[in-house]
Amino acid sequence: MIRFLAPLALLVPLPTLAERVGVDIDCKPTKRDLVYDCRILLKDAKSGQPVGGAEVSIGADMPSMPMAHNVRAVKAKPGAAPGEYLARIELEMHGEWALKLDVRGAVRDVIVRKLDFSAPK
Ligand SMILES: [Cu+2]
Repeated sequence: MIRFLAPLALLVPLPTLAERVGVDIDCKPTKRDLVYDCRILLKDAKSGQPVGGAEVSIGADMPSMPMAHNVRAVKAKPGAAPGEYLARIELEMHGEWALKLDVRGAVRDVIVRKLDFSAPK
C-alpha cells in the first residue's frame, strides 16, 4: 500500500510557509569578472529585530538553465552591523541568478532571491 502512496505524495504541493527571516541582499561586482561581494541583512520577519549569530550559506542557480550550473554554496561571514553577513560569490556566467540563502541558528529559514548579474556595460 505504501508503495502506491509514495509517488502520490510527490504530487501534493508543499504548503507555502511565510518566511521567518526578512532578507535584504545586495551584491557588488569586484575587480574579477563574475565575482561578487554580497552583503546580506537578516531580520526576524515578525519582530523586525536583526538576526545575529546565524550560520548563513549562500548558493546560486540560474532559473533559466536548471541543472546547468553547479556553483558551490559559500559560508557568509558575520559583518560589523547586527544581522549583517558578508559573502563573496563566484558565478559561472552573466544573467539572472537565484540566490539561495540557508539560515541556521535561533531562526531557521531558506530564502531564495532572484538577482540580475548582467555583464557590465
Ligand atoms: Cu547559465
